[in-house]
Amino acid sequence: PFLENVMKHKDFLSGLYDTTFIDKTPELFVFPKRKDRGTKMLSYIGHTTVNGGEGMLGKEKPAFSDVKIPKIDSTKELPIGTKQILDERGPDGLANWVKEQKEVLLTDTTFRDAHQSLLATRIRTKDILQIAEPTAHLLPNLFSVEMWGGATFDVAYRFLKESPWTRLIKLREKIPNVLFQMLLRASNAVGYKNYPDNLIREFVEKSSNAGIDVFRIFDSLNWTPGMRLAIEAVRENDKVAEASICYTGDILDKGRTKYDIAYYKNMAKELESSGAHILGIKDMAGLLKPEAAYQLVSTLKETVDIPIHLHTHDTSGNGIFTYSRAIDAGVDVVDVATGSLAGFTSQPSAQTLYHALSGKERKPLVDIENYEKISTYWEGVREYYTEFESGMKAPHSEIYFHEMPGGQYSNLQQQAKAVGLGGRFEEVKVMYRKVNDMFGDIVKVTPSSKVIGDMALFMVQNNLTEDDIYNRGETIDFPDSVIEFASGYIGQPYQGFPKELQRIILKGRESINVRPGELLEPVNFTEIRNSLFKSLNRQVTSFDCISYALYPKVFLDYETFCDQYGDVSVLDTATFFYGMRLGEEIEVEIEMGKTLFVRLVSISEPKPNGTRTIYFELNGQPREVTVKDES
Ligand code: 3PY
Ligand code: ZN
Repeated sequence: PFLENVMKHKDFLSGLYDTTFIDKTPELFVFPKRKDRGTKMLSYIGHTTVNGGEGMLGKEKPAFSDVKIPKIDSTKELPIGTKQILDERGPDGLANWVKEQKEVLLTDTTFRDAHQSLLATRIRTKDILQIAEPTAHLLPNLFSVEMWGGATFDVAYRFLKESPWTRLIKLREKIPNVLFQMLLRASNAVGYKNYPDNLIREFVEKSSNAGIDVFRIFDSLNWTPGMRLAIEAVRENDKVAEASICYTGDILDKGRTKYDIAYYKNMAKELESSGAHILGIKDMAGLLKPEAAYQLVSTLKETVDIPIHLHTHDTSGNGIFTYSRAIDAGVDVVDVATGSLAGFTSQPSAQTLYHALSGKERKPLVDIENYEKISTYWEGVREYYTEFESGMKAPHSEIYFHEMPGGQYSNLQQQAKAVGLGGRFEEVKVMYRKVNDMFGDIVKVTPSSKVIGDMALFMVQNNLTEDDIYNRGETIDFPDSVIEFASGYIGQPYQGFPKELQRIILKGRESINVRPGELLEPVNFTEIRNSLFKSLNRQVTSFDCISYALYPKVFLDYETFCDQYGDVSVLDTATFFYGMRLGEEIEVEIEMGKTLFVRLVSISEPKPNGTRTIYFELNGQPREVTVKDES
């Protein structure tokens, strides 16, 4: 309404004033369509009550206790943090500041990798947003908050039915003092394949504008030519390029020479000379053993002049020991998660690390009681997501065998269940390692890890052995991702593809050895904008265009969903996943100051056409919706 008033103002209409800001910010002109939000919301609740949310069919809505949001004094001025250092000194100034710190710095991954790795990335914006302001007040000394990228982008649209851009923008408002960090899969952006160069540039520019400060950039095969464009784009936007080495194998194992310390040293030098402000070591599976961490960090400290940021997963239970040794060797920043969402396939716990470093001079400067309060909040929230837990009950030292990234474990398990292999997950893990070896021992991280996962599932599902692949591979149709990989469309593996297997998979198709971005047609954003404008019948933002270009079907499905059910991100998480119980009453704040009171009165028996009628009270008035019973 405010903008509508501005646009009708005589001074605005006279054209006397500089309105380029408005021209360049189409996002401001997204007005909600007129619609009956109440009915749409009831349809969603009705549908979910009868059929369950994603994967919840037949599950009773459990009784959840209230979560505890730590109290803060919002009127108190927010302590300044690393965001202000970046804004004042620029990325090089920030990197110098990092190097001057005696204490080890922390990145908190709770909003991204922790739940990607423990709960299949399902944590919703509503639950993150509630704790955002307390986080800004209670943990102002963090180096950064990792809150975006990786799988969060795709999962937000696909399963949570919410916009990842909205998450970023809303969180930025609540946390203006700490750097926001994202995981960028270099030329694969936040997807599973290489995209055209102009899409990568546009993505980096718009996510910088919307609030990302630190881009952790990696290539899933450690192929540096695939990373340069993203590094350049981040630098052009005056943001921090944290170019990363993905750690695989074991530098301590002298029998395994493909990825030795010299390999990592060379890569670090290449990344520094490509313009990295920070060097990331991305130990996505948690394979970096304590002594290896000491040797690797010590060597890289001597090799490059930029700060070093270490990321690991605690799957083996060795995470704290690994960090402790890396800290002895001078690592500048490490990634941790809040205790209640830490450990196992997630990052090591912030609080545990703090205590582990008692008596050491590099112990981080965080308020441990505040961390406990934040952790208590997340302990409560985690309950809502029980259905997405992987079921892992103890540390898995088998990780050193299968080498599966933490972020993939719970996802692959879900994928396995979806194709009826839930009970054969052990076999899938063994096959995962076998496929890695068949592919020549490759770096495994999204999307190369997905290729391995797809191939492993495919082989287990079809009862195929390694010999079958070589003996009768000519007659086998391999999964699309495997063909793309063998064609060079996600980059070049170190020391190349195994030739025989590549031939079997490609069956005469061509492969490339240049950067896919050099061959891909640029995205035509004007065309996308026009066509979306027609199909969506609303103003189209740059964010919409990018999302469509990255994930056309996922984005359009999300739009169709919104058309049918409205904005369901306003629902509480229990209702979003499970619907309502008979007689239950909930409140839904659909916008600031506008609350709907919903009571579920009764549900009819199924009719011959397979539908049920759901009787509600909406703000005291009887309402009914018809829902198809899919059971
Ligand atoms: C991702 O790319 O999503 C990852 O978390 C890789 O570790
Ligand atoms: Zn990770």
